[in-house]
Amino acid sequence: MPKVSLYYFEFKALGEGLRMLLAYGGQEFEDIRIEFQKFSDFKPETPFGQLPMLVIDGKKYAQSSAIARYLGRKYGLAGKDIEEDFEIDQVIDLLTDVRLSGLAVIHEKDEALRSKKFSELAETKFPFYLQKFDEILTKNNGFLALGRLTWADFVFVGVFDYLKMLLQMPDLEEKYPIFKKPIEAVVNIPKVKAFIDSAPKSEI
Ligand SMILES: N[C@@H](CCC(=O)N[C@@H](CS)C(=O)NCC(=O)O)C(=O)O
Repeated sequence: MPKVSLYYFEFKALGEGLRMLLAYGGQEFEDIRIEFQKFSDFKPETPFGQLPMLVIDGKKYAQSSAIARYLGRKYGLAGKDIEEDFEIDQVIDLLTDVRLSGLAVIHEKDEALRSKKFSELAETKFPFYLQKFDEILTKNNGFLALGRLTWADFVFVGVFDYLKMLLQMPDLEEKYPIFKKPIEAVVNIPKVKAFIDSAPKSEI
């Protein structure tokens, strides 16, 4: 078996979907969680100065979506043709759009401006995106794409609590109950559940 290590921080966000995919694939891996404050020392060791990073027998893989796509293909969670793969990719890109729009506000240093920008997004972009996800999940029997479990569900579930924090919506799944479907589907897979039960806990 190859030696596999997944490097990320002490939270779920962009790393958890990858950890859960590795667990789903029955792949033993070192789950390395770096303290965010100590990352500058490790930064030069990564391909693009960021985490997550997957290392397989010494070869480094970066970019969370690319890694998730790779693991998804490896473990039978991708599309059966390029059109199906496209359907997965487009919903992942949409998820990235939501995440980055929330992140852009958090990084605004001026507090009054941050609050103004957040209110604008909370009235316009956020509800638009969330409604789209509601429609997508409804159309796909509670999954993100193709009406069945794919690697997109793992990414969505992994980033979900982080998204709730960014959008300042702690009751997100109560407002959009169908969001619970992919969560239930992923976290109850026995190998994934065993991983979650034994892994360090994190709010986001
Ligand atoms: N596009 C990258 C973004 C990765 C990213 O933003 N990583 C953040 C943590 S979530 C990071 O490494 N921050 C530390 C830094 O940039 O110094 C991906 O999807 O992997």
